[in-house]
Amino acid sequence: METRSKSTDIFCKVIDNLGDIGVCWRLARQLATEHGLDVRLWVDDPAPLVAMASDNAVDVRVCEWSAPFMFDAVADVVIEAFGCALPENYARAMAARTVAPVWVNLEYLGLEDWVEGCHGMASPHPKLSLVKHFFFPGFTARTGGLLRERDLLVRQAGFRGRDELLAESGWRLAAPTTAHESNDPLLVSLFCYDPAPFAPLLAAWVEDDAPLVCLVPPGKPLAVVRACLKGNAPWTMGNVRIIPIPFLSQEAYDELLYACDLNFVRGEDSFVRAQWAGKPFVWQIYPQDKDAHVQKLEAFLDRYRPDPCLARFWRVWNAVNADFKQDWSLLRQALPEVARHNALWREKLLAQEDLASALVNFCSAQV
Ligand code: TRH
Repeated sequence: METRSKSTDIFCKVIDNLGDIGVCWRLARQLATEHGLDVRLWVDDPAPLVAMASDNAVDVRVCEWSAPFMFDAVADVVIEAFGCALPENYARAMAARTVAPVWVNLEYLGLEDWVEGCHGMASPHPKLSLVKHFFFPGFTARTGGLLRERDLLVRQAGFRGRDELLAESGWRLAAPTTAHESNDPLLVSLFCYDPAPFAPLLAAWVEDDAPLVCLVPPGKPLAVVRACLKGNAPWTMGNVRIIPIPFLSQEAYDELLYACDLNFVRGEDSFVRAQWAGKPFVWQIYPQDKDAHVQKLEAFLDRYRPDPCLARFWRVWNAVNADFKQDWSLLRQALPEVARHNALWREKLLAQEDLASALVNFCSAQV
């Protein structure tokens, strides 16, 4: 469908962590590069973008959202990310336009069945002559879909491979040196919140005694690891080696997910990227009040239907009092089967319309 709305403002507040800005940046980039829209990204804290956004050539204007809010004109399409509440003077200017802009609230990733009923719903502004529409990312055709670049498959096919990535990285990836010297270590990436039950996981890894290298990004993941380990990094315990790595650009992080045998991911965006990577992954869901996240986790497991030992492992990883006992060795043995399942799951998701296209079509239909 042809896009009639050309200018787009995306509003983002960095509440905590990196998911809000991570999702908004990916969306902004796609709307600009794939749909030819004139995109401004208004963000209250642009700092995380410095490391995350490697692609300077992308034609997105990143603007600081500060108070008082200063702007020249309202856009044709206004995307309010995650209910961040538009600046009041901007909302008034939207209502003052002869033709009101299309106003969309980009919601958090929807996992439960009720999301289909709410996707696209309209909500009139209580005071102004404006209507906001709720747009839910999700896993079914009746939701807004998932962020997926047009060239995702091409990029994946062109991935230079694990050995080259590791050789270029400069990470001191000396393989564990004891009994299993000749084996390639299992390569794991660990992106998690604190708290995460890393201590029992590490104990299970060490007990398993198979070569394993775990790459840990800075921030919360490294804090979790440091809380369990003394001395300076990198750490070696028997056949297990734990290596801190720098924060990567989104594109480089995608490549890390392709390179690893198992990815621990969290929140929303890394969770979706792990699914595009098609490799085995373990998800730590963003914890919510009254354990609302537990229901969401189960809703996703219901759709995804993984090997039972992976489902069990996910539940343990998201539990407060985790104890992995046999779970790690069972999962390790099941990894080839999990990889096969994930390849099929990915095929299924690839059949869905991508979120940016769905959003553009949705907005065109409102004009
Ligand atoms: O940081 P998160 O926990 O974000 C969360 C969730 O989105 C959650 O639902 C939301 O409520 C909360 O934020 C406010 O995890 P997420 O969603 O995976 O976002 C991380 C982003 O960081 C993602 O875009 C990938 C990116 N990233 C890099 O670019 N480089 C890196 O090295 C790493 C580890 C991550």
